[in-house]
Amino acid sequence: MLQRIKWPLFLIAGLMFGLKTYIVYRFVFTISLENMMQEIILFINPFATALVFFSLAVLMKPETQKKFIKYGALIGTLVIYVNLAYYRNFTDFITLPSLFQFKNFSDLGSSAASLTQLGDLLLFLDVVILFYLAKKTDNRLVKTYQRKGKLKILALSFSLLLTNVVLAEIERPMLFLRGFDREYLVKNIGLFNYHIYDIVINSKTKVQRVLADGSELVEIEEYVNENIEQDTKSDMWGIAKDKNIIYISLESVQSFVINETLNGEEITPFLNDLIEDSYYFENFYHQTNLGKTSDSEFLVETGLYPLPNSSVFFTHGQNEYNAVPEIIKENGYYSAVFHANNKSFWNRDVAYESLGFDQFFAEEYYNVTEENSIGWGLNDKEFFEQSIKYMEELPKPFYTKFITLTNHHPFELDEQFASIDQFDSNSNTVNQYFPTVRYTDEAVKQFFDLLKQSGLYEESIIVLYGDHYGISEYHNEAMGQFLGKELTPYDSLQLQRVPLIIHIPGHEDDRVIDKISAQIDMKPTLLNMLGIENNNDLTFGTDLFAEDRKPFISFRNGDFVTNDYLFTKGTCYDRQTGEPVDDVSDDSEETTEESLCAPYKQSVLDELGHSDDLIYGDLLRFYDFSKGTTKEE
Ligand code: GP9
Ligand code: MN
Repeated sequence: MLQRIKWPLFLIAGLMFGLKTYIVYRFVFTISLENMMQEIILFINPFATALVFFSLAVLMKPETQKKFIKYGALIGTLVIYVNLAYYRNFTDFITLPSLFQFKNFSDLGSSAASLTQLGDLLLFLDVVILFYLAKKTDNRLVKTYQRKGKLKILALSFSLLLTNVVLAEIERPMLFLRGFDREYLVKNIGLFNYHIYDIVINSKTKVQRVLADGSELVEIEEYVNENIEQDTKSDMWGIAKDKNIIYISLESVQSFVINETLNGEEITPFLNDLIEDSYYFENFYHQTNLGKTSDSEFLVETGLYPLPNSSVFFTHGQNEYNAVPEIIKENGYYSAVFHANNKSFWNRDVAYESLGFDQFFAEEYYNVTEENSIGWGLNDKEFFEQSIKYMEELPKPFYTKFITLTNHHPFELDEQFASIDQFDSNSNTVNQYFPTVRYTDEAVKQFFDLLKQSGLYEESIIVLYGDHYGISEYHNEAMGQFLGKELTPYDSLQLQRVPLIIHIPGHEDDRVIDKISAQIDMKPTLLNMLGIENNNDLTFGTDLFAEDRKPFISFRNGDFVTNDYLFTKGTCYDRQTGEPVDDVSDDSEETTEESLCAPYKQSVLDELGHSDDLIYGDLLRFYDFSKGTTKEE
């Protein structure tokens, strides 16, 4: 039968290889598909990629075509096969750096037998057929193509791939900038394009790293010494010494819901009560960028800014950092993160290791079913409930972080789980936000009860913070309706405030603090509360309880807030009134805007630039934190 085939060899190869890859994606890797669009992309991608690759053969002479197609299919299949073996062991896809981690591959080697399944041989079926066809059909299936023919074939196959990329970008906007998750990448652009993407990103990072030699540190050190106060001690110094630390990252919770009602119902009754008995920072801003939750984690653990054009966990997750888990390990702390999502989301599994976390309780530690899931995965109530048993077993004192998930865009919550009404506006996102925020509030309340029951509560300090906004500026009209005013850029920046609540059981002197503060300050604040000296750090935050603090909060795009002013979208606002600072009176040449906001502009840009330089060059590897100097060669 094979003898009768007349189609060009590159087309046969492309179709067979495409079909095979589709079957592997769909039925062998456990890739989750959430909607029809994802199904379509997953179907188009293998064929598009295979056809683009094999159609390159038309540029070659017939004999070379055969070799290219045969060996191309063989190598491609080996790539799939190695990924499959790796996936069976790690439920993840290979990354360039992981190829150089021999630990991973020796693990693989030792379990090679169990990883190889008889069915795997079927993977090579099309390769065998191609070898056969190339040999037995003489040159019937290959020919020399004319210029026009070549162009037509290549244009067709590339446009198929372009369709794939466009659909992927629609399904996951900014996929290429943000990376998100290896599973997302594979399901949207396929395994092979993912490998190319990974190689490009990692090579760029490697080059920047190789070119850096540590001499850049001098200027950064100078900046930090001059501008970031590190060694004064507030009256909170050592208050958390040897206590367990429990961080709760509140997904998408913004400050505007705190102490606020909807149709007469409190939105966050538990958090409102908790604030009465805690330190509450009401002017605390998130500073995240493309990496969303992971950016907030990066800020909190390292005291550095996330990157301007990528998710730093994804592109620089393997750098050396002097992160909180590493520092407190030296003081006897054990660190763990709890988050019931795919462990490779935001490259967390890799980044956490660099940050020095001892344990990551990701999705595989939880019993996740359709019934106990909402939106993105395990609901927050179940999440805390299932976490407590792991928590009780942790060595003490511990430093833990719980990342909630239910209040995630698009804030979908079945009515049976909703305790308060939706808002009523033309934006579903805004409308649905309130019941999901309330759900998380209830989950946190239950968590506190569990902590009390287990006896962990009294010996712990609990820090709750919002990771980033949940409602983007796109919904300003509906937000304006809720807040009862038309929103200006000033209001949009003020909406970037997220709650920060520091709860110290048994501690009396609790209050609402209105000074400007941000996620970058959390590292020095915690270390000071723990009574850990960290005076030589190269970070940009200052202790929130210290009197002498840097006079501005920077955002990733160069906007900033000072005690008196707020600068956004090129306009300087009075922070108290929200009014733009007017151009001055007639007799002065200078505008007040220039005289009032301008002095901070350069400092903000300098600070962001220094932080970026530290990350791009992986400069902290050259720094000796015990001495506060560059390491000797
Ligand atoms: C995913 C969770 C949510 O694991 O952290 O991510 P986000 O989109 O908020 O960054
Ligand atoms: Mn988040």
